[in-house]
Amino acid sequence: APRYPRYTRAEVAQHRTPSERVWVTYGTDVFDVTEFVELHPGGPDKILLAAGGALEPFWALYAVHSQAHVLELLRDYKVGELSPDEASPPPGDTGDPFAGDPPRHPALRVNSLKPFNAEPPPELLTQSFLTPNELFFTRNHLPVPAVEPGSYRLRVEGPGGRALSLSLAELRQRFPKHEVTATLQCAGNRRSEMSRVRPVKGLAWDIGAISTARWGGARLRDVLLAAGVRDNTGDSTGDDNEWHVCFEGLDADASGTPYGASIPLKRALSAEAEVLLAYEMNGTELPRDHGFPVRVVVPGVVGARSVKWLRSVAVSPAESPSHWQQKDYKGFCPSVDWDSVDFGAAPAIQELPVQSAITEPRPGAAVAAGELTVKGYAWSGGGREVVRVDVSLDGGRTWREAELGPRPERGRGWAWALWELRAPVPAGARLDIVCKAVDRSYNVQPDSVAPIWNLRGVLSNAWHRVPVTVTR
Ligand code: MTE
Ligand code: MO
Repeated sequence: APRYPRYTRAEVAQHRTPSERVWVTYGTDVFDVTEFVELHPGGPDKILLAAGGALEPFWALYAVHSQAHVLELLRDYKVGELSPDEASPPPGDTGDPFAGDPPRHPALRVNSLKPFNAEPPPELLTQSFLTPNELFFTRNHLPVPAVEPGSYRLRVEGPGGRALSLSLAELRQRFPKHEVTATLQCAGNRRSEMSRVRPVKGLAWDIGAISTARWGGARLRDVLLAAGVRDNTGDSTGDDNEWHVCFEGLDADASGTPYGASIPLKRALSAEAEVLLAYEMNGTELPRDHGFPVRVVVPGVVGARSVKWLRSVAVSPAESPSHWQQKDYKGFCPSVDWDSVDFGAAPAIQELPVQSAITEPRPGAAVAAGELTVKGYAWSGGGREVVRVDVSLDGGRTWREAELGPRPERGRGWAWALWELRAPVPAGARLDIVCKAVDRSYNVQPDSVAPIWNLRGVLSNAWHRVPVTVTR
């Protein structure tokens, strides 16, 4: 057998672009795939996401790769092998509260490592209707708790001191499993566009703080009824409309304060609202980053209320006292600053407004003359299904209607629509691609960011604009 030179992972990581050569690893083999990049059937942009690192995490996402001929093809590009001491990852340092966080997919764009906050690259976000679990955006405020599923108990407190303590097995067996395909979006999605108007406080999310999964679990309604909560919500003389259901996570800060949030009791008890205590995500148990073993999923509502690593559920006459319910995730007038802000005066964000964004092409890209394909997503809160997406190539002067992709659960408006527009583009043109969505209530997106600017950078849903040039 031929002897190959040995490389470290750090050396491989230096080869990420065609000008530095594109290297990847598979097992302990090192390949120079520079010449293959343009030939990649999935497109050069997709294979470049793996440049400088291992192929396995990417191949695991897309089943087309698990074929013998793909490995065969790769063999021609082998240039080396990993050094023997590169086999195992370095040991984690102790004393770091984040040392127990789980491993993550290398394609994620990391906005903050500790706590971990990351979004999928736009080109992968709209590759599939259901976001693969490994690519689903992650929004953690605190370290990921390590939960032992055998000893896990969910505490459910009804009114009048009645309480339930449910093991994972009891949650699965006592309540029928209900499944919902729902999009989760962080209130801060597209915040970076808002900071370009004026700086805001918060993580600089691009367009990827949104993802879609098929969630499975017990209905929160069923669990609350089992805990003795009475369903008075249809009764206009009852005062249950003003009550709330408060959630607490098992993740806590250095002082022991857990993450928490609440939703109105009326939504929690509504069969149509389909609020879940989810233990499954796309057919597998919840990944640690997404709330293992149990999380709340509130369809149509801002991600912040879908509490992960759920420790307790409590019915209460008041909203959650948590910082994240009271002092964050609220919208304000553009003139409000950190000296004048009164968090008590604004309602907590629940249902989100209509949203859309372009995932392909990317801003500043040079696209080929001929037929251009524009791709993106569109979604609205409250179950208000998207009915139309308009796309302009000239900054909003003229418009065409995009084609909406198939939606598996039409009529239950919890999930996004993926959309596409094909249009001929002339060589040398400068395009200002714009998209805007319309929901079932004919809500539309604002045309610019400045009038919806707010100090926390939430609810950023202006028309998405992507300037590109067409090559000659
Ligand atoms: N739940 C707990 N326990 N801790 C958290 O930090 N983040 C919230 C919510 N639930 C959070 C949480 C926020 S702000 C969002 S947007 C969603 O989880 C993100 O869910 P994901 O990480 O599964 O995408
Ligand atoms: Mo969020």
